[in-house]
Amino acid sequence: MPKKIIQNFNIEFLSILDENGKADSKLMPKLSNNDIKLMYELMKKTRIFDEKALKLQREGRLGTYASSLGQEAAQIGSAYALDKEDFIFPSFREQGVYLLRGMPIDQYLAYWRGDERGMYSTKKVNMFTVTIPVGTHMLHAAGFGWASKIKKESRVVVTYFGDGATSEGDFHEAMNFASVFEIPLIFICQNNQYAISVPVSKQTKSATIAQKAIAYGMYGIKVDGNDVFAMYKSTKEAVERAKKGKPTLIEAFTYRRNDHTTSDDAKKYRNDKELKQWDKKDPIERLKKYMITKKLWTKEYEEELDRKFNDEMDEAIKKMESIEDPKKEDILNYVYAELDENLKEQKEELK
Ligand SMILES: Cc1ncc(C[n+]2csc(CCOP(=O)(O)OP(=O)(O)O)c2C)c(N)n1
Repeated sequence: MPKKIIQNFNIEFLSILDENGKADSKLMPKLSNNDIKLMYELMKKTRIFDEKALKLQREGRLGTYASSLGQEAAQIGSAYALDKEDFIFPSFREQGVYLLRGMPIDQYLAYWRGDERGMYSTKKVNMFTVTIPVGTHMLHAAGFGWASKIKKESRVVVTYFGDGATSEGDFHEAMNFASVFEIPLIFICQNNQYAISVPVSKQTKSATIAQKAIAYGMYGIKVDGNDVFAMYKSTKEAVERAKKGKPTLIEAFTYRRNDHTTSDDAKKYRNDKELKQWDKKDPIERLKKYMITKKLWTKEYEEELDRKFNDEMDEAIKKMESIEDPKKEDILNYVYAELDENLKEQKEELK
């Protein structure tokens, strides 16, 4: 007897704004000119933040830092579709999301300088702290979203993570949990095609990351992650789904144009040709081209933004560097209720 097909599935790919800045009018989401300019400005601000942070690290004024170069549309387009009350669990590369939410820049920089107090302000912007352990925060997001649902809050929860994180058990547990318990959660995988030196082809045999949603009975979509309109639209739709208790997995297909972190050298494992191809797909340039055709961009506007964001950064850096250093003995505080003799001795030494 021939075998019967009992399940079929398709994975959609959403792209609205092409590399020449031309938008598909049939797919274009509803956005005012003001919204479009704001998105552009936030992407620029993220880029300027990133450039400054890298320089600070090179000068020994920040610790190890993870660049967001090339991923601005994936971050700004998606976060722009959320309400202030929605809660976000980021990984470690989401500068754009923190900036959009209004996280104080000096505080965010302080964190990257190694001062955990910099993360205290995240509560005010309805975000969780930067999470360095790969993938653990997806479960926190599922738990938070479930609690939020039980408390009958109307907020949606969003978690950002990389392609490498999809190989962690945490990803699969969080996906299953979210689907089974009908949690208002959106999973945003920034598939930047590398987990340090491991290319996505070695990470998974799935043709897309998006299709992993199917196994958990949820909707998954692959989106052009360098297209801010596509990211906005797919997230907006995911918010509506989440509110009905249906989580979504969005695969934002993008590229990490910088080293993994300032402790890495990507030249050792990828070639210039590939990098150049992705330079051409720059998300900011793409939106700029669109804005030029709509007469929303001028040279003076661009210069004004550069000036404004550079000044804002310089001001924040000054503020960050004037923060009093944390007490050395704090390393040993708050971990154990009582310190054993060994740790007590170490604490005295630190003092
Ligand atoms: C649990 C855990 N394992 C390993 C590491 C070391 N590590 C840091 S980032 C990273 C790769 C993450 O890749 P991906 O999830 O694709 O995110 P991306 O860095 O590309 O944004 C690894 C293996 C870690 N921080 N945590």
